Amino acid sequence: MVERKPFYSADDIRHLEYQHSRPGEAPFLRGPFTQMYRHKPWTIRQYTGFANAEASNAAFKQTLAEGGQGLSVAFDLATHLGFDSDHPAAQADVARTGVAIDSVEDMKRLFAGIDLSRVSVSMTMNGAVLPIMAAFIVAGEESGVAREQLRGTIQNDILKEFMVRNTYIFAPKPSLRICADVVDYLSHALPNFNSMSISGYHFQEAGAEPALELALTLANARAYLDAISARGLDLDHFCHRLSFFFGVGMNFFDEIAKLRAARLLWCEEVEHRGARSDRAKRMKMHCQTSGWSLTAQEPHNNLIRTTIEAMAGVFGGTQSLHTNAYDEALSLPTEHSARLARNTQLILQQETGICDVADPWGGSYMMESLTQQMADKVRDYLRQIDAMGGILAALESGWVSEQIHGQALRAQSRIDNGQRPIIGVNRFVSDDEARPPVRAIDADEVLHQQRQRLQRLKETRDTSRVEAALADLTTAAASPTANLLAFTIEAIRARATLGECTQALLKQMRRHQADAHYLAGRYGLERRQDTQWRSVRREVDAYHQLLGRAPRALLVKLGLDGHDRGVRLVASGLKDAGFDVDISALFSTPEQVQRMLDSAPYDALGISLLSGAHLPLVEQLLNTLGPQSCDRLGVFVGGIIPDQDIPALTAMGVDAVFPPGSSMEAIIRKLITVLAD
Ligand code: SCD
Repeated sequence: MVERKPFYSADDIRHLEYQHSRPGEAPFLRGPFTQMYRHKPWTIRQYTGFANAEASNAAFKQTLAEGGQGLSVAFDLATHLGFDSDHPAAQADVARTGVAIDSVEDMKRLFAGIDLSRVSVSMTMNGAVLPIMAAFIVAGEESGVAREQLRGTIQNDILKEFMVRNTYIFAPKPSLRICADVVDYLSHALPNFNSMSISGYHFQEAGAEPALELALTLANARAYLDAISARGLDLDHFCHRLSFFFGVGMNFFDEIAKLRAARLLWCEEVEHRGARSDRAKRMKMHCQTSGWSLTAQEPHNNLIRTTIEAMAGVFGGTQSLHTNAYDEALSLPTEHSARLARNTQLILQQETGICDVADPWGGSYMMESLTQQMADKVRDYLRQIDAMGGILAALESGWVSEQIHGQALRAQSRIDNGQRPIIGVNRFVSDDEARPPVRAIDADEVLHQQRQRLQRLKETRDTSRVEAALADLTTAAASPTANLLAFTIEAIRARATLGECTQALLKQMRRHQADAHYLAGRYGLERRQDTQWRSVRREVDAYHQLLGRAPRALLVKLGLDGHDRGVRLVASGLKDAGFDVDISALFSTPEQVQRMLDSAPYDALGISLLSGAHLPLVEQLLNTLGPQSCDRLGVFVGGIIPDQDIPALTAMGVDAVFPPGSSMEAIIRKLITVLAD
C-alpha cells in the first residue's frame, strides 16, 4: 500500500507537475478523452464463455439484450493451451472455465446472429493466439464483414503468462515473435482492432499490490515496444491499438491513483521513444474487479465488494469494465448472478451522475499526492528491472515471481492474523450461511459433441489443402521474417483445427515447461509474534516428535489449470509450520504424481484445482494411486469446489476439502488431525 498521511493540504500538491493538466490532454493523467463519460460511458464488457459455442452465443445475446455493450470471450483451458477437445491431455478440462473452440466452424457458431461490424469483441487469448485470431478473422470474412469493420481486442500478452497466468505454449522468445507478428499483421489488415491488452490484472490476482502490478505491466509493455519497433514499425502507426488491462481490488484510493499514474507513465514512455500523436500517447484501459477479493464465505458480501471496486475503476477513468459475479468464488456465475453483476455497472452509469464529470478526483490533495507517490514507486520498480537487464532477465532470475509471491504471502499472513479484516472470513463470521445455487456444466456432453464435430470436419474437408497449409505454417515458423498470423489464417481457412495449427508450430518451437517453486521463511516471519501461529507450530512440532521426522507433504496441480497462487501459499505456510514440502510442476499427470510419491515418504497429498475439473481429475489420480497409497496418505483438495461436490470427493477417499478463504491454521490443524488419526 502507498503510504498515507492522516490528512492532506495544498502543501502536498503545490510541487506537482501535472496538477493543472486537463482530461484529454497529454500526459492524460486525468483521462484519455476531454469529455470522458459525458461523450461515451465506459463499455460494459462482461467476460463470458462456458460449455460450447451455442451456449456461449446464447449468453452473449442475453448480455447484449440486457444492457451489455461489448462482448468478451472466455475460452476453455484446452483452447488456451492449443489442444483440440479430443486431445488426451485435455479431456477433463474441456468446456469448464470457458467455451471450447476447435475450428473456425465453432467460431462461426459462437457469433451466429451477432453483427460483428457493430459489436466489439474482446478475446482473452495468449498461448493459442494465432489460431484463435485467425479463426475470428475467417469467421468475420465468411459472414460478410470486411476486415476494417472488425472491432475488438485480442489479449496477446504472453509475457505475463510466464510470470503468473501460465497459459503459454512456446518458450518466451518464440512467443514474443508471435505477439509481434499479430500486432504487425493487425496494424495493417484490421486497423480498428486492438492488437494487445497488456495486462496487470493477473499480477494482482496472483498477489501483487497495485504499484507492483503497474510496474510489471509497464515493464512488459516496454519489451513489446522493443520487439515491435525492431521490425521498423512506427509507434504512431501501431501504439494506439495497444490497450491495457488492470485489476481493481479493495484498496480504493490506491486503485484510483494507480489508473491515473498508469496513463501518465505510458505517455512518458512513448513520448520518450519518439511518438508524436496524442492517439499513440493516450493509454486506454479495461478494468476488472478483483476475483481474489471474492469470498466463498457469505458470498452476497461480494456484491458490495464488487460495487466498490467498480467505482474505483470508473473514478480511475477506465474505458471498459467487467464486474465479477458474487458467486465466482464458488463456481461459474449463474444467469441471475451475471445479471446482477451487469446491473451494477448499469446502475453506476445511469442512476448516479458519476458520468457527468471527467476525473472527479482531480485536484483532491490526497488523490493528486497519491497518484504522484504511486508513479514514483512504479518508477523505482522500473529502475530495478532495468538494472537487472530488462523484464526477461528479471523473469529468468526469479525476481518477478519472488516479488509477487512475497506480496501474496504478506497479504495472506495479515488476513490469517486478523490485521487485514475480511468481513465474514476473519471478522463477524456468520454460522448460518445460505449457499446460493451454482451453475453446473455438462462437460461430458460438450466433450462428446466436440469430438463428433471434429470428426465431421476432418471427414468433409480437403485434406491435401489442409496438409499443404500446415506444412507452409511449419516452414514459416522457421523463417523469422514470415508473418505467422498470415500463414495461420490460410490453414484455418482450409479447415485446419486449432490443435493442428499448434502442432505445426511445435515442429519448430518446443512446448515450454516451467519449474514450480515457493518461498520459504516469509510467511512464518510475518506471523512470528502471533500466538495462534505459535500454537499451530507447537502442534506440528509435537507431531514431528511422534513421527521421529518432519511430516512430509506433496502438493500437486493437475490437468490444465495454471492458477498457482493458492498452492504456493499453502506450500509456504506448511513449510514454515514445520512440514517438509514439495510441489509438482503445473499440468501434472497422475503417473507423474505417482512417481513423485514413490520417491519419498510422503504423509500428505494436497491437490489444488480451480478449474472446475476436480471430480474427474481427483478420481483419475486416486484410481492411479490405488487404495493402498490413498489409505497411507492424508488426501486434501483445495480450490473452487462447490459444496455439492464434497460428498463425491469424500467417497473417492479425500479427507478434507478447503475452499478459497480457508486460513492456514485451519488447513494445518485439519491436516495434523487427519494424519495423527
Ligand atoms: C470512447 N471514444 C471516445 C470517447 N470514449 N471518443 C471521444 N470521447 C470519448 N469520451 C471512442 C474511442 O476512441 C474508440 O474509437 C471508440 O469510441 C470506442 O471506445 P473505446 O474507449 O476504445 O472502448 P472499447 O471499444 O470498449 O475498447 C476499450 C479498450 C479495449 C480499448 C480498453 O481494448 C477493450 O475493450 N478491452 C477489453 C479487454 C477485455 O475484455 N479483457 C478481458 C480479460 P476508436 O477505436 O476509433 O479510437 C479477462 C481476463 O483476462 C480474465 C482473467 C483470466 O482469464 O485470467
